[in-house]
Amino acid sequence: VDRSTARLSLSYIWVAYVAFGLAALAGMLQGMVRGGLIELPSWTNYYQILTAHGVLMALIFTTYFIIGFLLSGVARTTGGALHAAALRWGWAGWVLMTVGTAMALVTIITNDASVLYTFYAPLKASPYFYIGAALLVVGSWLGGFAIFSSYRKWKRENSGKMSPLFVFMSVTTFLLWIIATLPVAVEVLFQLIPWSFGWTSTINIMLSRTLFWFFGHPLVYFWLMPAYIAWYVCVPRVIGGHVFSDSLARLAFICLLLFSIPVGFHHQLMEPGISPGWKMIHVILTLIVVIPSLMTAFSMFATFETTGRKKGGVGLFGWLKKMPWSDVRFFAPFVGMLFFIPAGAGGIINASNQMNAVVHNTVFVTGHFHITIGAAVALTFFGVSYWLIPALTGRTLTRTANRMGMVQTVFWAVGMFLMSFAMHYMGLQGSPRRTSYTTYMDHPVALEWMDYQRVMAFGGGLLFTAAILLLLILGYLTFFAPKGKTEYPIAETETVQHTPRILERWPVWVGVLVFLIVMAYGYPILEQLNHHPPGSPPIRTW
Ligand code: HAS
Repeated sequence: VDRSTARLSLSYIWVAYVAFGLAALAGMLQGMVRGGLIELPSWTNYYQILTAHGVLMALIFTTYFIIGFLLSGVARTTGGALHAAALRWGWAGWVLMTVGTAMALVTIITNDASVLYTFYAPLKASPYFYIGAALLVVGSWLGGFAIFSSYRKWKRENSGKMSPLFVFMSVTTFLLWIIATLPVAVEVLFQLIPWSFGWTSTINIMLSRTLFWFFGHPLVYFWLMPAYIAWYVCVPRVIGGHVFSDSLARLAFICLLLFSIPVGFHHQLMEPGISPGWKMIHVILTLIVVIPSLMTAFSMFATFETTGRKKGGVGLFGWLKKMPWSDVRFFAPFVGMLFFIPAGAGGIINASNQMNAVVHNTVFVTGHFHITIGAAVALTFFGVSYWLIPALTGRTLTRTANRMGMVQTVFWAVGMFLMSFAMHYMGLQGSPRRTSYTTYMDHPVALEWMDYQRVMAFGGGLLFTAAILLLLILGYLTFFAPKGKTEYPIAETETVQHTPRILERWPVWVGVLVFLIVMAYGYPILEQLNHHPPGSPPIRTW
């Protein structure tokens, strides 16, 4: 891509990695506190560090990386450069997001916002934390407008044609993001900020949590979809293959757009203020949103197998041997895919009402999200960074950097495996999430968890080592690696495929989505507004 686009993308990606480094440090510290290995100095506390870790890792690292990656890919697949208007949107978004991030961070550092990354009321933060979060969200919309504006320009110049797959997927991702962030914007602007300034004295807790999860579940697909873009479009090229099916890939993304929003009650299954009937509808829709991930698994297997067989792989699994195992651009995302298999199973466990009663608010859930976002998605983002950064800086991924990247992937994978295994196991024994070191007055059950807490802390140590190694390699690729050309891998289908045009009729899909949202949320929210003023008892209607 051209220099202006590269500069913009790199600015997003480097803020992402600075946040990632700080978050990794906070993560390691909190693991050691929980394991009883260290005590924090009196000027800080576990919940402050946990908030820093969650906000920096889950909200800042991901959002910046995603925008930086998608902007570069959209430029690469629409002629190599973002046009002037898109660049302006992109920079305006970066400035707004960075101001918002700085505001939120200052309030976390001063211990005025130790409310964790979900900022549930009645935990109250400084109003400037919420204002910072709002600026972050609005800034990210501007990043999305840069993508929409490039898409519109491409469509105008290529009327009647289907957009490139990368662009289509980026547009879907940002449609999802903008629609999903509206409810949390309402929560922040109309509930949390007035309450935190003291303009209102109470807050409707049920409503605030519902608005949060209205956003909170699609948030996880906003993290996942860019990783899927890399799996569908970039990884096939890295292994010397093709996109298996253009229509299947687009259909999977449309399904993610439709079904990832009206499912938020699966995070609230244990809450009394929502009637069981509505919870069931959200659970059914949750099980439907699993399908596009199964389609993705099918598609990846198909790509690997057809490519492996073309390279001479024979027998039932001979094609696997033909994969480029020593190429970190393939290896890191592949290890991420492996993690996603148990991660998906864990998600289905979480979503099932009775089993949710066992695992809700235990570290099982923490284990689940460390192997989804922390392994499947993060390893894919690392794998992408190994080629994206040199492609943007005009440098090369040297053999040594590639080898170090492989080592880094192994460290991350082993650390994540140990930590998340311990979390899943302890969660099933009932160990709660989000608690500082405690033996519950030396209760025998809690004492039994301690060995696993230490495994968790050891895993956290490996993860921190891997994080430092990653930052060193990425620093090298940005500033010191030899100048040269690195490929931006974009795969195509092998032959011309007929993709149904309906897949790109946005008014149809947005219409269906609005219908599903109104169906799933309209009545429950009305119910909460009418019958749940603060302090009212739980209700049980239909
Ligand atoms: Fe989740 C809680 C349900 C996916 C993240 N989730 C969370 C939280 C986070 C999170 C952060 O229903 C905690 C929120 C908090 O702080 O309270 N989740 C699901 C379900 C899925 C799911 C059903 N989650 C994700 C993804 C995330 C993520 C993705 C981040 C990126 N989750 C829940 C529920 C809760 C929850 C409940 C609330 C729990 C509670 O009580 O609080 C599904 O979308 C998963 C579908 C995935 C699959 C896997 C497909 C496998 C693939 C890999 C193929 C491998 C290949 C390589 C090709 C079905 C695509 C193989 C090669 C070989 C050679 C073998």
